[in-house]
Amino acid sequence: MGAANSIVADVENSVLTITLNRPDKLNSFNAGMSEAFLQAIIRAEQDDVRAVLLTGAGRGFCAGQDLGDRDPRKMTQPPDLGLTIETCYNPVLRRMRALEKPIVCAVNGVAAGAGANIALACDVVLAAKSAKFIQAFSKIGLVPDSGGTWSLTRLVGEARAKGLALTAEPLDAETAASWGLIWRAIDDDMLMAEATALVNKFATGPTTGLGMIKQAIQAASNQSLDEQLNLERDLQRAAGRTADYAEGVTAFLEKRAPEFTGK
Ligand code: T3D
Repeated sequence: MGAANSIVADVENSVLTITLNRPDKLNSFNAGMSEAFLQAIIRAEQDDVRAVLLTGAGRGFCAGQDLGDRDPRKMTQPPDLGLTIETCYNPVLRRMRALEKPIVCAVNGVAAGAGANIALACDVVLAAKSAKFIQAFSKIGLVPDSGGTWSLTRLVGEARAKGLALTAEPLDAETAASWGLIWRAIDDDMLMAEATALVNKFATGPTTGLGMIKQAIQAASNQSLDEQLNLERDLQRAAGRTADYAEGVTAFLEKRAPEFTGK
């Protein structure tokens, strides 16, 4: 499958849905797909998008880097993997974290290698109960990338992060949820309905405020309480000046549903 359709990105009702779409290779990333994925994440920054849904086509979510493109038997010298990380995975991860809108991930099947860590970089992760998360890197002598060493350690602590990364044992979705690695494990046949309902809720919500919540929570683990209190003050000051705040309070007082515009 060529680069042209290896990522499907559509905006509808202010939701950008990004589908990883090389199902015959479990949606693993080749060079064209990596570039298309970066462009899709950049697309999310435009004003007509208020929330993002990321999922995979077929039975898997994403098996990370396409190892067919890394065949040592076809190379005269080792590849520079740092170059791929620097030009493909890291820009994607940085933009996902900086995006001032929620990203919902619907992990529809196995998420391995960079695929697992891209899922974990999303803001709310739902996974089908049949899905598994695999830090596959150690099986081929590599190190978790796409922010894996950072997100795993923050989400589940050093003991479980090391266990997952050193053993590469698959972690089922329900255990991942019980450990706090993801938000929820969902019955397979309900995954897309639940993920769609959630992302639509975000896309009709107070977008600016939701972006500020994301920013504040991401900042928390790197700051002192004093610094975080100051950040909350500054963000609340800005949030209090949004049209959506005025609408939220007015709707509450008028006992009706709010109509947020994202402004
Ligand atoms: O630039 C750089 O290289 C550095 C960046 C690295 C980032 C990384 O992500 S490194 C880690 C790469 N990923 C892996 O090591 C995972 C490899 N895949 C697997 O271990 C297994 O496929 C899974 C555990 C994910 C799923 O197993 P299973 O039994 O459900 O499926 P399968 O039969 O192994 O795979 C189905 C097909 O997808 C198969 O193709 P075929 O034989 O039917 O033609 C398989 O080869 C293909 N596939 C799966 N993963 C990859 C892949 N093809 C290429 N690359 C893959 N990563």
